[in-house]
Amino acid sequence: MRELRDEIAAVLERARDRTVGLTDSVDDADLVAQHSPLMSPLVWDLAHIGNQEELWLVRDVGGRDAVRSDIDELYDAFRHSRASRPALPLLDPGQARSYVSTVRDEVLEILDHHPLRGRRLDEAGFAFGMIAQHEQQHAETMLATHQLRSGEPVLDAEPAPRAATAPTSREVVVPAGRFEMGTSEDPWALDNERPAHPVHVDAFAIDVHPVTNRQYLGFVEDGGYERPELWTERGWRHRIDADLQAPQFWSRQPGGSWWTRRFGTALPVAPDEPVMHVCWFEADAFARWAGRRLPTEAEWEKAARFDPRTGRSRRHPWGAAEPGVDTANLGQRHLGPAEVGAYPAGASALGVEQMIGDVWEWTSSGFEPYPGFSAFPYREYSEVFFGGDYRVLRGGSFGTDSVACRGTFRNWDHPVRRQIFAGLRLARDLSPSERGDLSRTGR
Ligand code: AVJ
Ligand code: FE
Repeated sequence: MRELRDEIAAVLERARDRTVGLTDSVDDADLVAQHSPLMSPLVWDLAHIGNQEELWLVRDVGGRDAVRSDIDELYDAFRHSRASRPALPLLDPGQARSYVSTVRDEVLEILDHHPLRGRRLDEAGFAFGMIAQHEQQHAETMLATHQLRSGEPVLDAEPAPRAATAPTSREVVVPAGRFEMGTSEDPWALDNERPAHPVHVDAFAIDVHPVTNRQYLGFVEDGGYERPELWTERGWRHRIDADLQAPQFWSRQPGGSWWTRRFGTALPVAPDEPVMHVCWFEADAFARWAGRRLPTEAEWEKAARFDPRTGRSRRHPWGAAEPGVDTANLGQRHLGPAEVGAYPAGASALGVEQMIGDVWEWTSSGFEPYPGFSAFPYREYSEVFFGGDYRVLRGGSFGTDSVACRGTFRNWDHPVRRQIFAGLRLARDLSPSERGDLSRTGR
């Protein structure tokens, strides 16, 4: 099983390169500082990445002695809120760096002696893949911390691709019927994505592209933030309490134009890019203003994965192939979302584009287990969050690595959160006459 061993080593190394890039690009004072009460100091994420890797791979999978048994409590995300983490006696930047590399050296030895075969997830190397995904999830969180820090830009990347032709707003109709949601086969799928199960979805329409800044500006300029009737009751209370007036990081310039700030650089709001840094309450109010709604999680997944020709669900919208530079904006290859229309090769079988990458998309659904769910390997990854005050986000962002993203991947966050790289896509029910047309044509 040489190939799988090398694949696992490569995803672990890719994650570590990214972690190093995000933590070596700022000085020590910046690493230990708290850039927002919503975020941990970067040095906490760094050592937490190592601690999780030690707990799951060195101790559990490898059966080895602890590297540092004295720090588990400090890096237990359930013990300390993000806001309280800077006051803890954390490893300093030098200690944290040497800790994560000691852990990694042990893990690579353990990997060399792991069977990597057999049907059971623990035998097949799942825990290694899960740790690579965990590190990449924290890398995305650290990227959000970078967005919140002030000071000179320290990150660099190629500009995101432009659309070849001016995008038009279009929607596609997803026919009524059952599709297979979730997966029992995907080797890297986390417990909350399992098992595969049939779900009936009524016919609905969904936009080909995520909502753009241009569309969202229509809501802002039409007084969307001043009209309580567009918001849920709780959303309006939050709109007032948090004084929401526009997406986070936007500011209106004296001449009336809108600018934003991205990783320390000021730039005009790009009309054809997906809107980003809106919370669920804003996404929901925008959709109501537009006379539309957010898709449910099942609708989103059917639009992304269902292939009407085979009746089966694909791993990614475009098929089974790994994400590539022409199919999805992932992995911090660019420091922002691409214009809508920039990834025609990433379209789903139903013709829906940019579902993977660019921006996470809020759905109307709460975070719940699929029928037949079983926690693996720990209750703490997903199960303890079911039924809480969370909304599901789908599809990943420009800051999500491909190892931690696929058509079945489920993310969740509180409906007030907007420091994450999240936008939305619009859906709607079909009118009775549209439904009639569908049944007459037998689709
Ligand atoms: C799945 C993104 C909500 O960051 O809280 C990281 C992922 N779980 N460490 C989070 C996670 C444990 C999780 N999200
Ligand atoms: Fe974590």
